[in-house]
Formats: sequence, structure tokens, C-alpha cells
Amino acid sequence: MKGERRGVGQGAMKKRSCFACCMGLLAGVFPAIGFAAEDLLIEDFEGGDYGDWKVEGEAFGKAPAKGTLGGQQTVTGFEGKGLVNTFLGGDGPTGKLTSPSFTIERDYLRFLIGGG
Ligand SMILES: [Ca+2]
Repeated sequence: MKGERRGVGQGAMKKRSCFACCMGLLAGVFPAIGFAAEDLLIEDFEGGDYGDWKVEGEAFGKAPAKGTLGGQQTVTGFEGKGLVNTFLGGDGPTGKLTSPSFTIERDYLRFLIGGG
């Protein structure tokens, strides 16, 4: 599958109750054993802000989280040191995080998403 996709449905997330998300978005070819060397990283949320991602609402804050937030059950299993964590301020705040447009250059997209 090749083509350009935009925003909601591809790289956007909407907060639901107690939805903590650690997301590594990777487009790649997945052979029967292991990952292809040609995998392309689209976003890992390791930076000091959300970059070109569009942040709406209060659920995401100004930058990716570095792990578990106050009052939250321990968040594990994310990759690196940054993640999108919508528990900012507890379960109440809502929002939407939308990716910039990107071209899908592989047959699959891989997401690392968790929730509770
Ligand atoms: Ca990360």
C-alpha cells in the first residue's frame, strides 16, 4: 500500500477514558523472521515537544511524557524515553493529537499503543 494519508485515522488519536498511549509509529515490511532493515520510523516521541503534530485539547500537554504521570498506574512497555501519555491531569481532560501528512511507503504500519 502506497499513498499519502492525512490526520485522523492514520496518525491521530483521540483520548478516551484512562487512555495512556505510548506510540511508536513505524512503517515497514515484516518478513516471516524479524524486521526488514528498511523499516522507516515515522514518530517515536523522543523529542522535547510534539514537533509538527497538531495538539488540541488538554490531554497531551506541551511535550511527550517521560513515563508514568502522577496518580497513574505504572506505565511500562514503551520504547525509548518518551511517549504520548493522555493521563495528564487524570481521566478528565480530552484532546486530539494529529500527525502531519506522511507517505506510506511500506505494506504495513506498526503502532505501539497501550491503555488501561
Ligand atoms: Ca518513544
